[in-house]
Amino acid sequence: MRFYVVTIFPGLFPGPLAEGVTGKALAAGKAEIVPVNLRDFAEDRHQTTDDTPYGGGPGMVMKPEPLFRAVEWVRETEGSRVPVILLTPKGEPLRQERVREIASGEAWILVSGRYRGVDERFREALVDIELSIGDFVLSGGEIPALALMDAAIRLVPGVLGNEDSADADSFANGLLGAPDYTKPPEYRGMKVPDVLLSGDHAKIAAWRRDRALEITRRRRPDLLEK
Ligand code: 9WO
Repeated sequence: MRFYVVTIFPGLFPGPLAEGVTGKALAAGKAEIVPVNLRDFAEDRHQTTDDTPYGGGPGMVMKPEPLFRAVEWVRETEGSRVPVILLTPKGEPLRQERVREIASGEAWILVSGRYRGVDERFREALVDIELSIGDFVLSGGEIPALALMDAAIRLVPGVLGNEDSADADSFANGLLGAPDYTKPPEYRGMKVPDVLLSGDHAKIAAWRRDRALEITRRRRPDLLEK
């Protein structure tokens, strides 16, 4: 799985993904992150990537020409129609189902905007999927791109060991996860539920399912409807 990340801040990548399980996957070549410096695709002496918005208003807009040229360069390099994902608060809320689809793909182009966002003509002509990682505004799409790649890379076969298998994730079964405990069995008067110490695996599975249903109903009833 290869991610091309179109950004004016290529130095932010791989950033935190160089650590832990994602770092191992990158080092082993199971996943690859290729930062694409948008400035390299600018056409003027000052390598300009933004300009003032038509119609006025605060902030700048990312110019279409460098964005088109960057995506076209990736597609020529790959020799295929690599899909383009734009990270934007206006996008479809990212869910685990979509992460699984991305993890099963060969190559993706992630576009991380800055300023007010990208020229609408780039979005219309070249963007396949617009994704949001939550209802908040950041200073750019780079951190959402890192979050998306982290979620996808850990699903690549062989990246997670058996100890932290993706099958056990919150959302693997569409529910929030049950609470977890480790040793000691009693700490400052707080006890681990007896059932978890019982060794009865069927009973433990039933208890975990009940707790998962309970927390999901309390905190995220919308997940139960899906
Ligand atoms: C900036 C701005 C400045 C002046 C007036 C209006 C403005 N709107 C914005 C704005 O929305 N900037 C975004 C910054 C444009 C797209 C890239 N940026 C971004 C992506 N912020 N937050 C995200 C994001 C992406 C995915 N999921 C959550 C947040």
